Amino acid sequence: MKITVLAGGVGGARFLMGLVSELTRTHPDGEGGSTAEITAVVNTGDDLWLAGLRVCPDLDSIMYALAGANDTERGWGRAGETERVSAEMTAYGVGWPWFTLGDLDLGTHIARSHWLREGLTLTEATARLTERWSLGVRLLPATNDRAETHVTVADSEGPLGADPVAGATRSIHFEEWWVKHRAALPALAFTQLGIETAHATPEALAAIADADVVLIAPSNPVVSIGTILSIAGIREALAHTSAPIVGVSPIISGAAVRGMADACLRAIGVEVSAEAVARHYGPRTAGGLLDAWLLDETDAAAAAALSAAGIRTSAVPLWLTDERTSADLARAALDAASA
Ligand code: FO1
Repeated sequence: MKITVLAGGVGGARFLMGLVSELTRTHPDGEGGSTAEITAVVNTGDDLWLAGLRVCPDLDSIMYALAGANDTERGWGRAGETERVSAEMTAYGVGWPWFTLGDLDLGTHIARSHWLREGLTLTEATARLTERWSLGVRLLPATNDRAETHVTVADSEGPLGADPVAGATRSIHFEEWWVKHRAALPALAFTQLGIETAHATPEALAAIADADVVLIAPSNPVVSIGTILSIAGIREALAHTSAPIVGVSPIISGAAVRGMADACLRAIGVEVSAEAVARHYGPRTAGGLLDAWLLDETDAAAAAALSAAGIRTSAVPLWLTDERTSADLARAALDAASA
């Protein structure tokens, strides 16, 4: 069975871990893995060049989590990390002092940047990085092209010393908005710089076309899933695949499960609810994405209206507290696909 998952970072990683665990149980390959082929098409909108290194936060969060090498407290970066090199970089004023590149994490960025400079695509570099770990999932960047998410915010600082110009705005990289400002600056818009010329990779398009099931992970619907969808070719591939498409709500009883999905949804004028996100993705029968939608039991009241709108909706426990609940969620998503 071929399963393709559209995923962002932390939410995507937890969901994929549950999927691997569930398919290892139901489709064992006799060597501790599964006969199912799981492919993740991963958001690259958070990516950036920093101190001469290409950093890919969502690809790395998923790789480290599936490898069991991630810092489960922070949800990003490596377990047992140290920050000696980062301290030196800060002492020299190189990089962002508030965006820590740990020593082990730097190994990933140095290897990736080396391969990119040798002319490999991000897809090829990612394949080399993941060869080292037996992830049980093939990781594919949605595009090899740069399409970095920037956030438009009010320019309250204004030119040096001068009064801020009313209505002036500025655009900062998503990671600056997310990490330096903790998404506290109201986001006026999200744009992907370079999106006009970015194309989905052939591998990502094939993974969608050839899938038996396509799952939309409970990642940020705006800056993770939304960014993947904005890349040329992805929406068309989703419209044409014969696979059922099942989405998992990133919002539980009106609140973002993690991260700042609520701040992002408000910025694009979408209500912070499981129902509103499903409608935002839209029913496939009306040109949208979804055949089916999973929302939490606390949001079960919305199921009837969504089903009437063409999105088969079921209420299941969505809190991914541990591997078993993640596996149960994966099971529910696969059941919704086969229904
Ligand atoms: N998140 C933080 O809150 N603080 C950091 O210093 C930080 C550094 C960092 C370095 C590499 C990387 O791949 C991710 C990093 N993140 C950090 C997490 C990052 O903001 C998130 O993983 C995603 O961009 C949001 O999904």
